[in-house]
Amino acid sequence: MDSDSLKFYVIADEETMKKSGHESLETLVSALLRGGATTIQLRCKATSACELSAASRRIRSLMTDPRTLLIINDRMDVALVAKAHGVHLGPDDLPLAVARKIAPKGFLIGSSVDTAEEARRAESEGADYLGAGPVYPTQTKETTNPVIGPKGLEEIVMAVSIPIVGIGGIGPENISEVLDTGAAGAAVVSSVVSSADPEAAVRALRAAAGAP
Ligand code: TZP
Ligand code: MG
Repeated sequence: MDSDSLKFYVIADEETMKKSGHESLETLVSALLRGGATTIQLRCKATSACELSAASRRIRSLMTDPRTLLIINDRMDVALVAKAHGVHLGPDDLPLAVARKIAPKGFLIGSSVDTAEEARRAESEGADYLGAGPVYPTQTKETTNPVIGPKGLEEIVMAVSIPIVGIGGIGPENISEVLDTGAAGAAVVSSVVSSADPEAAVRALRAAAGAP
């Protein structure tokens, strides 16, 4: 994986999308790609595997730039049938070491961590990249995990050699601070998906990070 691909990592969270009045995952993802998102994660907590696999296949067919990744949240089975680039696993999902065993060569596995110790374990179990956070307070995910701040993120970046993506409360106002920690990227939901113009919101993130 080219770690530049993780830089502008947008999570197309279906619940946030519906609240924000966007028509469909396909139209949302098309806008994100036009805006310059480098990774799209589909996060559809309330959708059946059947519907999610169909939507994932349609979205995969929109993604023709080989540097732009499609990652499916939670569901390894769906990621495989949709020929997505990878899956993102958390503590309630298939264990990382098990997923690694059954993953085909080149299939990416991301894992969520919030401490340096968890990061080292996930790296040793075969994660390709890690999502670390919440870096700042977030309304999007109900979590009791403490906010780690840029300092906590930097500790995780220093603890492992695989790329780290900061997550939680990130927008144009703080993306530079996130990338200055050495993180390979910033994962965002609300600053882009809650926007009436997600394409412009991705452009704003890129501009704030000094990217064309
Ligand atoms: N994991 C940690 S924080 C978070 C997830 C999925 C939500 C991030 O959403 P937002 O709206 O970018 O704070
Ligand atoms: Mg999960």
